[in-house]
Amino acid sequence: MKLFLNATSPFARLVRVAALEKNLQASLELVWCDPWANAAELLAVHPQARIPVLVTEDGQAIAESLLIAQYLDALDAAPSLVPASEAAAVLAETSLGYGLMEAAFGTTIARKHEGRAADQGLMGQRRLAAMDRALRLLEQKAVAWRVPEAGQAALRLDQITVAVALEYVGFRLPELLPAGAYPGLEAWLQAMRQRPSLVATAFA
Ligand SMILES: N[C@@H](CCC(=O)N[C@@H](CS)C(=O)NCC(=O)O)C(=O)O
Repeated sequence: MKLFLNATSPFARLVRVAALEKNLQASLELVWCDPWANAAELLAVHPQARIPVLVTEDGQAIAESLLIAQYLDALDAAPSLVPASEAAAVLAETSLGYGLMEAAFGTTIARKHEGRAADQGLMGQRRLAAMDRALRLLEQKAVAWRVPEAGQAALRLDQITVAVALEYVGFRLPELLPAGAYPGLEAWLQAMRQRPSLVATAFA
């Protein structure tokens, strides 16, 4: 399988972490590319020209990080990224992390092209408010989160998505995560950062 990606995309990192947690890295060829330059090799496989895209062994090109994660999860039953017994809770928390990731990415790109004025528009304000609400809700939830033990079979999709989203906010919008503002999330993320799949995929 081929995974089209770059080193700063939170969506691509989500997929890479999922693949590592599923022990699929040996079957994954990483194709580094620049979607913003309409990389020819990326356009050749998917018209969206966005990363990540996974091209499967039988030549199907799947875009959208969560769809790719779903595909990888289905390749091997165990370990499961979305254990059936807790699917609703896992997907609900995945959606919180994914929303944070999308809003953070949207803010980053809007600032890159329009400067800080982008934050003042309707969409900019909505993104900032959504991130604030998401961080406060995640902070409440983090009180109950257990840090995965080193031997834990695999991270779940919610753990992967929330951790990558927080890492991305810290990477691109660090002012949204001032030290001490979200102590529960901070402690959880600090422990999650030790996970080899997160170490191996750090933003560069
Ligand atoms: N919803 C998509 C988002 C993918 C996305 O926005 N990728 C960015 C890089 S982080 C991209 O390729 N942007 C190029 C563009 O929008 O033209 C997913 O979950 O995979």
